[in-house]
Amino acid sequence: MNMPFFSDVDAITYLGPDSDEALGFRWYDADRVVGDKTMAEHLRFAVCYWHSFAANGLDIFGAGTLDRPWAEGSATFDSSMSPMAAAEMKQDAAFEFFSKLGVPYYCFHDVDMAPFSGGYAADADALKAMVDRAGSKMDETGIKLLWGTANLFSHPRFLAGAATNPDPEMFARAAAQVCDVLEATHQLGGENYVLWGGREGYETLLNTDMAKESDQLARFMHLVVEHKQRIGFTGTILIEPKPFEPTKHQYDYDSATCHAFLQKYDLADEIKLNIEVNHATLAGHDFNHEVAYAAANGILGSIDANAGDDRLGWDVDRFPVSVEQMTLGMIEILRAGGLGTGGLNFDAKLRRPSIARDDLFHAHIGGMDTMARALLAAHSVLDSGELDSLRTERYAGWDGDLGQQIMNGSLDLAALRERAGSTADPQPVSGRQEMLENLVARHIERAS
Ligand code: XUL
Ligand code: CO
Repeated sequence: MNMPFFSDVDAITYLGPDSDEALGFRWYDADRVVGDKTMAEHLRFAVCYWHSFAANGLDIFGAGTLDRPWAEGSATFDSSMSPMAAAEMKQDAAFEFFSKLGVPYYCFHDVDMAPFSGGYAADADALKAMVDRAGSKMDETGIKLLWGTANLFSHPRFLAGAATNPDPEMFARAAAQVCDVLEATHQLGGENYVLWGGREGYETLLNTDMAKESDQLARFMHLVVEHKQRIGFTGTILIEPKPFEPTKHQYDYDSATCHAFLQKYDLADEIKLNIEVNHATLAGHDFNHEVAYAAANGILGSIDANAGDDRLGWDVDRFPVSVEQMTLGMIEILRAGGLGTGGLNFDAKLRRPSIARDDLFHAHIGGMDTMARALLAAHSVLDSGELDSLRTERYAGWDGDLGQQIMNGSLDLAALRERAGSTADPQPVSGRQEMLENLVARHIERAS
């Protein structure tokens, strides 16, 4: 590419909370140490290729609005370019963006990076060429790959699912695609590989054998784990809970459903979760619930950091703006000891009317500053020890004789009945919820 695509924007730097400069970080200060790590090491930000570069701004009511000359259907699509030239222009713009924003990572689907025409052999060749090119860009810029993934949901062939398709030919076709992208992710030094169950679900039980589909999905995951080991990929395999959309019933409903599935099929030691904030909301959970559940069961992997909308019940993929919501999530991430090979991927998109090129910077700056403030507040809450000491005190009885005897099995049901006859009735104590909410609010106000 001759001209930088984002030529009006310079590298984004940390300017501090007093700055009024819109194209600068007010809170995200990559090298600032928070506890035992720098902000960059805690947050491990990634930009996603799909919403930021592949999408054209189309919604179900209208045409693409965004200025993306390489993207068919965008407002400025240049149809004179070959599909490969368009993919190269997109890749140049993407790496220019990652570098100027100063994020360490990115994430991609195969179809985001390479022009796919639908024929397997041609698509695999196109992917290979674009992945090699991405490797050179990564060497040049130092940008790393958080995760790669195969798109097994957009092409009509996958209308009834990929691994859970009633036709094993579709399973086999999906497997070929995943085999390629897993190897591409390995080639690029990716730190994780994501399997989002795009259309792994169903619309109606009238034509669906749920037990069979569940076995097929598990078989698919075992194939991925086996291949990962065969090629020596040391990254983490992640699945991504989502309750519905695109199918009415998605099998990977939420963290708990995924955990039960992984346990049933002996995959819980091999696969972890990529938890998306907006998916938690759609499942009727809080984001921090999903993180805490995964952490408590040893399957917290990575985060897709976006947000839903209070009044919209679908996957709106907004950039995160609520410091409170993210602080509650960060508290659970810090309690879990961090994200390991995972990170915070902005699986978030611009609103359709946000058509200026620098809107993509404003969106990510806002998301990164929100997460950085959340990190500072969460660290401050935990560092003060107030929350943990109150929680420990709340459960103190379990360290005493009665708690230990219950848990070690030395008191059976009848023995507990006998004990009730000879002790005074226990008295409830306050849960202190409002006081604790104020405590968190105080840390959010003061963390700087
Ligand atoms: C869809 C979603 C995907 C996955 C990757 O809701 O979140 O973008 O993150 O396929
Ligand atoms: Co996602």
